[in-house]
Amino acid sequence: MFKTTEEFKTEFVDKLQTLFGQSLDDSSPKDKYIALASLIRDHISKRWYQTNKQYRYSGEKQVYYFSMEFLLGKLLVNNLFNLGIKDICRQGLAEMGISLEELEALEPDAGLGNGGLGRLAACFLDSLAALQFPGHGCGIRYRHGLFEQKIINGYQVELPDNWLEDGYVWEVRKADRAVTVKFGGNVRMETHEGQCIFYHENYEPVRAVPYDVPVVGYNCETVNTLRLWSAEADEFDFSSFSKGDYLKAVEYKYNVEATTQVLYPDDNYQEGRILRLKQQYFFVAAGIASIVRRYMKNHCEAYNSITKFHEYISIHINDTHPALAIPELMRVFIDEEGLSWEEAWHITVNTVSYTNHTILPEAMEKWPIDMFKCLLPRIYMIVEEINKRYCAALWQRYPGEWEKIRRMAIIADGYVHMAHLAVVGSHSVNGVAKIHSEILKKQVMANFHEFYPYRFNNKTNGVTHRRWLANANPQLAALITDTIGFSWLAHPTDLTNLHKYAGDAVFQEKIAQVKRHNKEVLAKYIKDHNGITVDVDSIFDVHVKRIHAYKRQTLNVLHIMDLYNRLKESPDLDIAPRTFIFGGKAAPGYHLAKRTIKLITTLAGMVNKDPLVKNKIKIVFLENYSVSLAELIIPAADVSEQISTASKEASGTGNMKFMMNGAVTICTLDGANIEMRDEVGAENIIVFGLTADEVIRYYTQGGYNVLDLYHSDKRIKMLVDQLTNGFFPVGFDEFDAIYHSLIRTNDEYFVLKDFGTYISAQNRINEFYKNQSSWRKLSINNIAFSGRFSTDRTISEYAIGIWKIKPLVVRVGGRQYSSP
Ligand code: HBZ
Repeated sequence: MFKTTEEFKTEFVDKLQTLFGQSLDDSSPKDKYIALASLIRDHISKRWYQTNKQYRYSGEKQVYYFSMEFLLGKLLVNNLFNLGIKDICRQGLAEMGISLEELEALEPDAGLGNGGLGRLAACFLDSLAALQFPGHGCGIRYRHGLFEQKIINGYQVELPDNWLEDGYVWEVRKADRAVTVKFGGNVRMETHEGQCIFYHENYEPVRAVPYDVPVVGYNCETVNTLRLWSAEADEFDFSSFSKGDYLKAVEYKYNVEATTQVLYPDDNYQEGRILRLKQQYFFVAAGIASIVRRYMKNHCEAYNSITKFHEYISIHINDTHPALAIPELMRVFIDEEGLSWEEAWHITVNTVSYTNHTILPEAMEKWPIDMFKCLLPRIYMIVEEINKRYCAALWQRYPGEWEKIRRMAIIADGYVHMAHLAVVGSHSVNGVAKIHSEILKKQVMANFHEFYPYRFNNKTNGVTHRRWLANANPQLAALITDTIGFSWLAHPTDLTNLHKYAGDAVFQEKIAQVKRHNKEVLAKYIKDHNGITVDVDSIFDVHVKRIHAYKRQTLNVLHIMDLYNRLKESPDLDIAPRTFIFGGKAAPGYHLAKRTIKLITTLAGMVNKDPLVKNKIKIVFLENYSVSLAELIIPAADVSEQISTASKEASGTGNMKFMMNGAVTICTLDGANIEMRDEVGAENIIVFGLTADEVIRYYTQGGYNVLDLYHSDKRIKMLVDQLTNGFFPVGFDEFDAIYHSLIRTNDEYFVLKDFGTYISAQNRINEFYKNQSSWRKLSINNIAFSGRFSTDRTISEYAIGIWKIKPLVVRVGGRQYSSP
């Protein structure tokens, strides 16, 4: 690796020449980006090779994180940072008149995920590598990631994401490691010497080709692997087809490749499409085939048998989407390795662990039996057998309790219930925040907890502070390092050393300057993209995340409408000026969410141009919220809106990113907000609303009476009526769906019920902000106590408590690493 800017510059210019045959002056920015990324990839390669070699020969246990989503964002700057060469590269490029940030902007965001679940997987990879754990990702190389969002006339319009258009520098295609995954067909059974042998016949073969992406560890030489599988038509089959029937051949190729064409854009919702089930089995079967193949090569040939698989391999399933790993392992162990059911089951359960990310009923995966059986006939047989044996065990424990057994069964009421399969087939089941894990144990999965009390545990989420603080907010990172040293980069809880500076006027001033700088950068982006001029002295009040009823963007809007009404009545109202910033995508088929976007943009159109408001409030909806945009928005936030209906947000991770960047959180006692309050102290966070217990109690009573509230609270009535009475310059029925969600469905998400306490909480923010010194103190304390929410802590807990893996120090040429 280069140690000086001169070395870097020489290698960079060489790379431009060898790749494009061009000099620095003749090359385009895109060429420069590709040359830079390729150069870095070459340097990574040595470590990658060495890491794999050491993993192979050490015989240490490995973990594979199976996830349908890895929301990576861009990799260039993070890789440079983790390699410890970001400053050298930036400097070297600057000397050649090139901006590192401008080059990185040319990298496509790998948007292979919807939201929290996918981004968590990406943060996990960063921490696994930084902590030198032998841990890899296994997922899908979608041709089209999450759609690109355009706002046209205030409405969301979806465009396909074409991230692979110009190639992707970080991936390496491994055609020689391709495997075949079988779909459909039928299963023939034969008995040999009393043993059943199963033959899968007449199936559709789909070739799974892996593309490996390196995962660079911070300040160490570990480079782990994210393996993404792509579906390709077998060229042999294709040519044999095409002799007879050209059209059929093309159709075949098209159908096969459709498997990994597109990421389903639903967040916390299951649509139940057969292609989605196909995707699930496709990557699970391919991933397991490659793990088993490597295990057989490294272990069985040398000293171990397949019966020790679970001692060397851990497979973690990110929600139920990869739960087919359970029957697939059983199939491999029984049909291919000749183990008995009992042996296979013991290994499988001890290999697999499962994280639950939601309790929303509409997100719980279940597949119609007929669809499942038709697409995966052998896997269905195995699931049936798992269910039979499991129900027999339930019957032993709960004799005669038919209803209870039906509710706990894997196959019931015409469906295969994936969460049930995941619990039964794993040795560990965890929730993602304390309260969420408690709700799982006490409510949603109480029966399962009673039956398997030792399986359940909690692992509170985190985010990688290296991406979300060090790289997204370099000025703040530099200030922190100047103040307390750089140990926080490897030991994030060292951020608590900032606490003693919370009241320090000089430090407060420096913090304020960094925030102001970040707000100016965002303000410029807003001006360039939305044409809106915002006041950088106003409170930047930010609500960015997927648009969903339970996340309650509507509650935020009602607060703004109320403020607007009040300002129109008394234009000199004493409030700190605010800029309300929204961002987030709605699932294309989610009507209510899409109308919520239209509501925000419509209100923005009215407020931003109303002279009566005197620029005291502005509203901005930022198009196409993505990892890259989050990295721009979050460092500039003063207020972080985390206002889900208590009990509904399993954890949240955006909340943690804002906290790390010094925003003050306004929140309900939901998900990880509760643990954030416990860390930072109740005086440093603004809490409002019903508690989870209260919400759940209301649900058991059939809700509360929204009409009573509507008729008794004049302000609420006025706001709700404004949705449909012509207050907005749109058709009267434009916001019917939102009106409906509040009034006709008895305010399922308690928006109106929490409205009063939300307004009071917002008023508290207003008062706090008026005293800049106390505001800055809040901000510093939030940064200081955010260290617990690093995925370094989360991953250590998984490693020790679930996966039982140890770090393995990788060394290339015996070089030692110390400071960044
Ligand atoms: O996982 C999120 C939770 O809502 C959030 O509270 C938590 O912090 C985060 C990480 O644990 N869940 C999701 O993001 N879920 C999905 O995106 C999803 C996607 C497809 C589905 C179901 C859920 O079919």
